[in-house]
Amino acid sequence: MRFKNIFVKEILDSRSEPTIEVCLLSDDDKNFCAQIPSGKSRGANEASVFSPDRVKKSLENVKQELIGKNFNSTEELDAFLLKTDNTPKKEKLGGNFILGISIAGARAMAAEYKQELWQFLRDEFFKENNKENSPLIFSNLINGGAHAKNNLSIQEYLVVTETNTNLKESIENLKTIYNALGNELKKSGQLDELPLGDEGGFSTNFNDDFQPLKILEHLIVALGFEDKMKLGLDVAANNFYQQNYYKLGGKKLSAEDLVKIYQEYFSKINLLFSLEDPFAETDFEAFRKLRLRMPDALIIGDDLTTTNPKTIRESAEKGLINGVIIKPNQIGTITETILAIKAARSNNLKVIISHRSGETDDVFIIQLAKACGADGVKIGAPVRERLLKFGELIRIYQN
Ligand code: 2PG
Ligand code: MG
Repeated sequence: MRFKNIFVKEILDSRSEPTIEVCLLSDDDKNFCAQIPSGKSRGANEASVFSPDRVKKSLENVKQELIGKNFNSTEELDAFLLKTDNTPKKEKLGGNFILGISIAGARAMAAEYKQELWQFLRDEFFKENNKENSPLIFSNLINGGAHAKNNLSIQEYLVVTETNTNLKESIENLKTIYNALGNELKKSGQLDELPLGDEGGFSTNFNDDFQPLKILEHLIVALGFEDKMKLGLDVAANNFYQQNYYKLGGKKLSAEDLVKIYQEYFSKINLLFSLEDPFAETDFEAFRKLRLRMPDALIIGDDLTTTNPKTIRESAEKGLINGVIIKPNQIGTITETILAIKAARSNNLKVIISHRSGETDDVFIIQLAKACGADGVKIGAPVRERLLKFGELIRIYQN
């Protein structure tokens, strides 16, 4: 596969902030593009993000070598990109730019083989995978923390669908819960309109960080969905960690206090089953303690692990987590993202492929989920720009 040209365009993400679209023009004059999302609540070790203007300057550093060069696989293209950048956080070319080339290039190669991208990636990286279950959907219906202007410290209240339900039906059920929740919040707050957070979930004020869980469980039970749905939290605790204490709901808490709060949440909310980033990314001791006290809960790393194969392996070996979030733009190439998935698998971690809070129209993460047979996808509320990911799930899994 050879490319004749490469372009970078500035586009706006779902927060109306500038991001990039990267396009590669193949030798036979076809254009293959990738749009890159952006995170707001980010781990310290994520790959760098360059502004569109800076990416346009980087373009000059890669263009000459890239054009005309032959690539036979995603791995070859990514190896070329890694060699050209050669910095730990992709600070020469920009992590977002490198990922754009990696995805656009994989799309071009898949098209050459007349394959869907997921099939192409599965053939290259996951020959052994024959898992055809549709993934659990982690859908963020109430937004707080860095993604909302309300009084919640916890960032995401997620409704999680069960795998044994048909995918289309699961999505219908999610929409039913979302609408019922909207009506309930309007009624109790005597509001005509509800504010929405970055990922499309509701972002009104609540009595405390526990109340949204109570409301969601009550609704799920009232609608008879208790066998079809569970609940999860992305605490994103980095955002309320201050040196050696946590500031949750106006209170100063030690890690031990927070462990007790999570135990209480789990004892009071039957449907609660997962916690993402329950502590700051440096607080390994607290993660370990929580895993020991709550061995059955799904404890997921995100800012802790930043899709880095080495960090994922180490976090699993230290007993900090039993699930992991995979976000391609935290690491910067498809190959490294897949090495992260493989590191998770070989350490028995559940794999959840995730969107970012600033999203684009690109549905690459759903293709990746199908390629690797992910356990879950995290894709926001079933509204607005997030619907494109739901639509792609139906298109590639339902038939
Ligand atoms: C997270 C993500 C996505 P952001 O913390 O898991 O929900 O948020 O993209 O802002 O990092
Ligand atoms: Mg997270």
